[in-house]
Amino acid sequence: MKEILILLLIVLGTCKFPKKFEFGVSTAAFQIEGAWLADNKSLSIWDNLAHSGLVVANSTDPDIGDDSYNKYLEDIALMKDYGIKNYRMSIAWTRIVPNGTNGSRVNQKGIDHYKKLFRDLTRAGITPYVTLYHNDMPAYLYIQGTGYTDPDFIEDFKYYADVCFKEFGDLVKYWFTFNEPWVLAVLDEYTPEEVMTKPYDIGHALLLAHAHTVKLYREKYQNQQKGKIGWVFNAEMYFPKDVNKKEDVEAAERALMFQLDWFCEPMFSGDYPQKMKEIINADGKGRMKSFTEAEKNLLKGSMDFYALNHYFTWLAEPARKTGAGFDYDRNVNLTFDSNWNQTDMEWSIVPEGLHRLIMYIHGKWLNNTNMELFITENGAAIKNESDINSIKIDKARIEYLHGYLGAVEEAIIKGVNITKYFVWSLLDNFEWGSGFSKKFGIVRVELDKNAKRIAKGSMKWYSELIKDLL
Ligand code: GBH
Repeated sequence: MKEILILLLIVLGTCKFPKKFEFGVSTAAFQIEGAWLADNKSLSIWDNLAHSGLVVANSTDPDIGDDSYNKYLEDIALMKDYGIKNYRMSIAWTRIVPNGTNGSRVNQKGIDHYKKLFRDLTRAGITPYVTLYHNDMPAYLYIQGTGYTDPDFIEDFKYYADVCFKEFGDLVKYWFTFNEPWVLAVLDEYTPEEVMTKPYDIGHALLLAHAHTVKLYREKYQNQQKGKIGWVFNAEMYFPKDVNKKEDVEAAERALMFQLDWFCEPMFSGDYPQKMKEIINADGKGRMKSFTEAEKNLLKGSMDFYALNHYFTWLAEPARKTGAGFDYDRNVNLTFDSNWNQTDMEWSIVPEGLHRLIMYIHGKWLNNTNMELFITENGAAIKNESDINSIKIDKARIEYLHGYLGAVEEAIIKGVNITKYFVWSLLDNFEWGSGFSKKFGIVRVELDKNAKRIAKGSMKWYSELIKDLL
């Protein structure tokens, strides 16, 4: 208790967030909903992966999981009690258009569910921020086609997005097309042949699917609904391993270009970063596709805000040029400074990294525009939470959030237009390949039939921080 009070005093004493700054929490459908077969939902690629027994230790855990599909009123009540007024969540495509394809059956039960959810959030004074796609593609699209790179993918995705805009757009004013295109493109198991082009082909397909969906929203809905649309980038920060070595400085720049600029530059200039194209196409195989003039115009300006997920920082130096494809092209070796503390994900805790990343984004793209920057995910998995007393204090998570919020605050003081910050995550949830073993929640969830929610110390701390600003 005393520790929380001390941390609280530090925050309150130094708080420089503008009065209209918005604090929120983030989740994603597959990670919290459970109800894997309810109300005509189809299976997603993650239902299949989880059940394969190859990826997750306890295969059936996400079937029920946090059960937010049934317990969403409890989630809303928790947010309301603790004064959290902004909720980022995702819709499960599998509940809205079960087989995923353009023109196929729309599932009224799924629509009814999210309508209730958005109405109840709004009644509780909580603003929804909605991601259309957070990793959970209808499995049918993977079985019948090739997923993101399928020639029909853009139309399939637009069809689903159109249903969401039409049905939910009166209550939803913030839309994100895809969460973390870099993760979707890069973090998969590729054969040596696939890794030469597949990450770039998926990136290309996602960029176009994003831009076409934004066009649809703007042409058909934005004037009446008056919402905003964008997507969510993810980036670690990269410090040169040795700041005095030119090659390390360049490796750090290259790493960020191969993660952030890849997807972000086309939003501003209509094309990939010049250097990235040169590196990938140096072998004369044309592995990185080019955009037509019409596509460039479509991409350029296709977001109303800049949304970023960030967790940690790497040290970068050139790799010894082994491997092939993406890793070979990027050519960086990534390590941590032995002085850096780590979370339970073994991710480094370096608030300065977020600060520098924000300043990079500001300097490169946002300076001289009035585009808002949102931090849509930031948070930490903390070890040893089996002890119920430790979660009441929750010191390590509070320290992480305090440090990273400080980095945001400093950027605001320097004039960056950051307007929203979302903690990942409201709830302990299904952490993909790690199952439920990694705990990111500011609320604990007991993994029994009741999926009981218990606020952690960080939830109380966050609540005080928000209250102080009102
Ligand atoms: C987020 O992504 C997800 O949006 C969310 O669903 C998830 O639960 C949350 O993070 C916590 O993990 O070592 O080269 O593989 C995280 C973004 C991108 C961070 C990849 C870690 C590792 C790069 N992640 N990154 S690598």
